[in-house]
Amino acid sequence: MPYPGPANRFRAGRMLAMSTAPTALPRVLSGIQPTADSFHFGNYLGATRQWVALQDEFDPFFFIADLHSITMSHDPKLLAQRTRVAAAQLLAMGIDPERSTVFVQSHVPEHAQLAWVFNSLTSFGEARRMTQFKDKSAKEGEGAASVALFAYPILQAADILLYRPQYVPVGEDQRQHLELTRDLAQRFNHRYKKTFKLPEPYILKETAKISDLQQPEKKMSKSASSPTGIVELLDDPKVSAKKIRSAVTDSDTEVRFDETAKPGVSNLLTIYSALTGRSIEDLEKAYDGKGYGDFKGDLADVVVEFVTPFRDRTKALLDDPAELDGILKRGAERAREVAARTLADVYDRVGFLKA
Ligand code: ATP
Ligand code: LTN
Repeated sequence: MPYPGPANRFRAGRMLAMSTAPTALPRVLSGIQPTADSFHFGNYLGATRQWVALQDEFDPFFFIADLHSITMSHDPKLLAQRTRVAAAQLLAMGIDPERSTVFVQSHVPEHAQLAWVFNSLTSFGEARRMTQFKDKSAKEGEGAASVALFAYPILQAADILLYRPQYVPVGEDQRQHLELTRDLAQRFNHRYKKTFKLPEPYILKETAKISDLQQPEKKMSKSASSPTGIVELLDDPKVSAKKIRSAVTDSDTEVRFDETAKPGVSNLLTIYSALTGRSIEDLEKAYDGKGYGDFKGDLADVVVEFVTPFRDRTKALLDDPAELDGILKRGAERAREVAARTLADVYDRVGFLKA
């Protein structure tokens, strides 16, 4: 079962669109960095699950942000492998390449080209205010951070605005970058000529910030979480189950949603509810009078049930790298058609002489 079947009306519309004019559906766009061997539950519940759902109503563009992933030190061999693994995971979770344009950022040179133009529109002070830059440069000191890390959100603005999307589905930590993107779009429109639509963040309140299992006041993160705080989708399901069973709770016994008083339990309730579709109230009632042991044990089973087929699908996709690369190549071709049109408008408006 590689992908859940698309709605027929959409498939027909899309096929028609591909053979004639571009589809008239509004676009969504998002990206994810290939910075780890697996996505984690924060990535999935905060962002990529929404990507899958939005395919039904939008013309989607989803990409692997490999240009972004070299802003911190990296291993070139691992990057190539992780880029494929990231693509395989997106397909395994239900991104359908017949409905969505799936591609690798570096295959579409217009991203870096538009970013250069946006660099010229962004002030130093504005870039320095980005909290992600502050967080990520804090470890080794600002002086050691790459210029690319500093310019990271400007490249992100270019990624987005090239495709003129209506929505950008991301987790809460990306909100500030989306605000910069809107500011740059407005600035360009004002300074030159109206060229860009202002995109809106698409952030689901319930799952916008999945917490670290051991430090529930922090977000679950590839770079900052300890191995026991993060649940990776491609991890051995037994290991993931153990992590859930050892998640930090509190000295109370009541399964109740209260982010301030009970951040650990609330985070587990959020994950449970998102994976099963059961409401938080329903779960609170179901575990009334039962201890945390039962609650965490059942959630561990839910997680295992989810990750086991997901891992199998991802592995099957990785067993055929030629097929995977073909999907990414077709995605990049379609992405370039859109991106090149936007870049041509931008170059013209900025005053670059036509080649
Ligand atoms: P890093 O720690 O290297 O910054 P990350 O784990 O935050 O990595 P990204 O690749 O930066 O992951 O994020 C991909 C997508 O997942 C983004 O849309 C981001 O907002 C979302 N996301 C990441 N972590 C979480 C989380 N804990 N809760 C909700 N959404 C998240
Ligand atoms: N910064 C994002 C990844 C990213 C992105 C984008 C997300 C790069 N370009 C464009 C949405 C739209 C992150 O997840 N850390």
